[in-house]
Amino acid sequence: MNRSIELENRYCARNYDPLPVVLKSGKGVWLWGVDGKRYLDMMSAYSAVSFGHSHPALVAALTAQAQQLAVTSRAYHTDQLGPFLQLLCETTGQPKALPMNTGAEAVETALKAARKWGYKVKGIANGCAEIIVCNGNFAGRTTTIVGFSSEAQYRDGFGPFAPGFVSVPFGDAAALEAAITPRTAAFLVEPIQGEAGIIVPPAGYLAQCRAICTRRNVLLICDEVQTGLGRTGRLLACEHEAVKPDGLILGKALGGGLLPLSAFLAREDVMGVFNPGDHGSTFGGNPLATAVGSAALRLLHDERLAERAQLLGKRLMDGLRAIVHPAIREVRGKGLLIGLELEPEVISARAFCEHLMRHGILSKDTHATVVRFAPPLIITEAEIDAALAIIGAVFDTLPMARRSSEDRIAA
Ligand code: IF1
Repeated sequence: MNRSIELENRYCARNYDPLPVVLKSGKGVWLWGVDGKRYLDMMSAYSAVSFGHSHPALVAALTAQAQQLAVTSRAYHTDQLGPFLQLLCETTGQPKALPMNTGAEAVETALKAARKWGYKVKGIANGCAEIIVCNGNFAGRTTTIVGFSSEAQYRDGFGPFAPGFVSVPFGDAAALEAAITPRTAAFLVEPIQGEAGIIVPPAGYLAQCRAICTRRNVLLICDEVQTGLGRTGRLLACEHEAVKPDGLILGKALGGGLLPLSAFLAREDVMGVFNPGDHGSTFGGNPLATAVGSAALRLLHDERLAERAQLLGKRLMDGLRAIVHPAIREVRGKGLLIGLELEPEVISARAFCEHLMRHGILSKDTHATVVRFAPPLIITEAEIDAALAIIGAVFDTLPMARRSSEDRIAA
C-alpha cells in the first residue's frame, strides 16, 4: 500500500472514503498521481477549483500578498479588504458583505443575520424565529446546519440540534407558502441542490419563491456556495430566473482554488443588524484571502467563465445525453454542474467513479447513484470531448442488461 495512504489510515479520522489515488500535483484541469499518471479533474474539489489547479494569475496574487501581509485579524483595517468587498458587491449586485472562510461559516452568518433581522426589524418575538429550509439541503457540517439536514447520516450521533427550522419539499413553492408563519424570518435555499444529486427545480420555482417571500416579508437567502461564481452558466444561478435574493452565500471558488474564502452578502437592513462584536472570525477577511478573492473575481469576469460554463456545459450535457445505455437513468444539471444518475442494478456511482479513475478521469459519487461532473470552468472543448470519449468507453465495458434480482442476490 502507498505510504501516504498508510499514514492517512494510521493518523486520520475515517471521515472520508477517498478513491485509491494519491495526488501530487495539478495544473489547469489536470492532476498527477505520485505514480506519474495524469487525470482529468471532472469534479474540481466540489466546485472550489473553478479556475483550474494553480491558475498562474491566482498563484501570483497569492505569493505577492503572502510576501506582503497575510493575516492581521479584523482588529485593524487592511488595504485588501475594502477593494475586495467593493468588487464582490458590485459583481453580485448586493450592497453589503461579511467575509468569512468556509461555506458553513458563511451559512451560519446568514442564519444569525436572518434571526436577528427577524427580531429587530420584522418584530418576531425574541427566540421564536423560524427559518424554512428544503428537504435534501446541504449547507455544511456544523451541528446547527446538520440539525436541519434531511440526511440521517449527517445527523447521526451529533444531536441535540438547534430548534427553529422548518423543512419543506424542494421545488414546491406552494409548500413554502404554506409553511410561512408570522415567526418566519427567512427561507434558505440552493438554486440547484448539489449534494442531493444535482437536483434542478421546476422552471419558475425560484421566481415563485421570490414573489412569496416578498409578499410575506420573509428573507429569501440563496446558498450559492456550489452554484455561484459562473458554475451554472450565469454568474449566479439566481440569474437564470432574474431573481435577486435578500441574502446570498458564496464560498468554494471565491478562494480561487487556493485557500478558503466565503462571504454572506445581503441588503442593507439585513446586514445592518450586526454591531461591532456581534460576530466575527480570526481569519475572516484576511488580506491574503481577499487579495486572492479579488484576483479570482477579476479572472471570472475577464475570461468570461460563466459564458464558458454555459457553452462547454451544453457540449458536455449533449455528449452525455447522446450515450445510450441501460445503466443511465438521467443526465441533469445546468452549465458545468452536471449529474449523471445511474441505475443501481447495473452499477453504483462509486464503482463507476473507480472505472473512470482507471481510465484517467477523477470524479465523485453522491448519494450512491449520481456521478458529479463539475470540471474547472477553464476546460476546453477538446478536453470535454476527451472526457466524453473516456466516459463512453467506460459504459462500453458495462453489461448492457440490468442484473435480475437473482443475479443481484448472487452478486
Ligand atoms: C463535505 C458538494 C457536499 C455546499 C453548499 C455550503 C457548503 C457546501 C451548497 C459548505 C459544501 C461540500 C462539502 C463537502 C462535500 C461538498 C458537497 F455538494 F459540494 F459536493 F457535501 F454536498 N453550501 N459542500 O455544497 O461549505 O463549509 O464545505 O466550505 O462536507 O463532504 P464548506
